[in-house]
Amino acid sequence: MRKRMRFVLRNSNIGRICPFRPGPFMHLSKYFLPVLKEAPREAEIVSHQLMLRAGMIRQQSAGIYSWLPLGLKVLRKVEQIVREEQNRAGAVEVLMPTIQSADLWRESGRYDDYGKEMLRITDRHERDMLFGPTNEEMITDIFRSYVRSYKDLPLNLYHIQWKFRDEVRPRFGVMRGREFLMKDAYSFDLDEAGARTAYYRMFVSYLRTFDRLGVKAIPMRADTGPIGGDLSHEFLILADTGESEVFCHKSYLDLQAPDAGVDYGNDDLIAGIVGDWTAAYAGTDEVHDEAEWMKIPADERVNARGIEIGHIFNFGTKYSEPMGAKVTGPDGKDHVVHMGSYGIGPSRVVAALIEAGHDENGIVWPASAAPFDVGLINLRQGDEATDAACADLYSQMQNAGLDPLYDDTDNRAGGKFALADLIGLPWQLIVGPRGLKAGEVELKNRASGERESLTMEAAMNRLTAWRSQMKARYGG
Ligand code: 5CA
Repeated sequence: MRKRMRFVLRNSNIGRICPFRPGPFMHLSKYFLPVLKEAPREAEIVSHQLMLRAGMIRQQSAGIYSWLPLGLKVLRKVEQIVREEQNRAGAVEVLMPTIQSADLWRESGRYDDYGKEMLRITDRHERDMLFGPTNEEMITDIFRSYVRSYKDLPLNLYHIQWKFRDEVRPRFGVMRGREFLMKDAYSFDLDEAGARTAYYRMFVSYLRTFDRLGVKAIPMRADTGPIGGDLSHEFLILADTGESEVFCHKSYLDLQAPDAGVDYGNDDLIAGIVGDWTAAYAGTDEVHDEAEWMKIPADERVNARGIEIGHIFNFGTKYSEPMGAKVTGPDGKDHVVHMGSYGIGPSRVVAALIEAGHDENGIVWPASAAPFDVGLINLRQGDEATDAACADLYSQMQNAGLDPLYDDTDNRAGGKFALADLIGLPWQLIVGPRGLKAGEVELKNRASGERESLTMEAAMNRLTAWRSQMKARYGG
């Protein structure tokens, strides 16, 4: 009984008692961060190696992963940014199940077409079920069950849910998994023009989403594959390990994403932004047009590899027609609705952020997706003054809305530095007895490698100013 009480006390959430402390303490000695000295040999690309080494994921079977605390924290941050930008663009969140009935897919005709990538399951009543690889059919069913009038349009519903595709060659860790997280949004409009506007809104929301995630994602004309339709863009990050070959004009590298205040209600403005982002040539190998490409001066061509992190489709009535999703129009007649679907893979994005941000010592997270803001490094655990200074800085950081990870382990300084570099937190705040005697701590910026000795107060000022800057720039 006594033991149990102690457990409860130690794990009690101080935030509940003290309003100035937002969360439970994140002390490394009590955290679960199973780092590996070396990456297992099967990890071919740097993001997979670093995710395994940093204890972010664990493979459970081919292409299927557990997300460990550090990985999960990043995944949730990515998910949240995606969610906020979907909401901002007017999409409404729902949650559909992972397991679907085959009957819906028979209605659209895709049950047979989808082939071996679909994981088919039979339940105890011998009913054909499947683990959803995407949700066009299910969302169309929801729509047709409730929406009857054009007055309820436009409508865009999205969810963030695990998908399963039995990929022939799952590889590169969560980059091409069999089970993966997807944000998939589905738009419903009265006519083609409305559907195009809905497509443009999602296009712009993707520009904002990836900008907030600190990566340059270039929209490129793309093939539509099993989703279908005639208008489609993939959003790709340029990286040597990308699975697609891409061709684009170099002007894309300098284009700026719209800011948070962009007015999604202004159709002309939104179409104008899409116009700017589609004016120059950009295409994946599947739709590449060599004649168009050759019109670009050689020194303005970018031929590289890319990672597809988002894909948007406009497919008109491909699902609504066979599934009978229609509304009464202003003319009193039935109209089959026009649809589009819009995907982002947050689990793949986590890996892609690492492909785009790492060095020889480990990960370099963009501020918005970093699992913690600051690694607080105690160089002499057990030394009274050092422990006290760390405790003080820790609570100051929490009060300032920063999310610190406190390395309070007995590990040697070298090991602590290597770990902090490996997991890639934007800042390291290094506290040791020698510095404290001189009234100083050291602040290291992970991205630039710059180290500076400062008073505790100055270090805190620097960190809180950084946080305000990030908040102003990206929101959140
Ligand atoms: N229904 C449409 C859009 S909602 C759809 O399924 N599109 S998709 O097939 O292009 O997938 C959308 C996004 O999911 C991709 O851009 C990618 O980011 C992610 N994704 C797709 N397959 C995988 C995979 N095997 N592993 C990890 N992420 C994936």
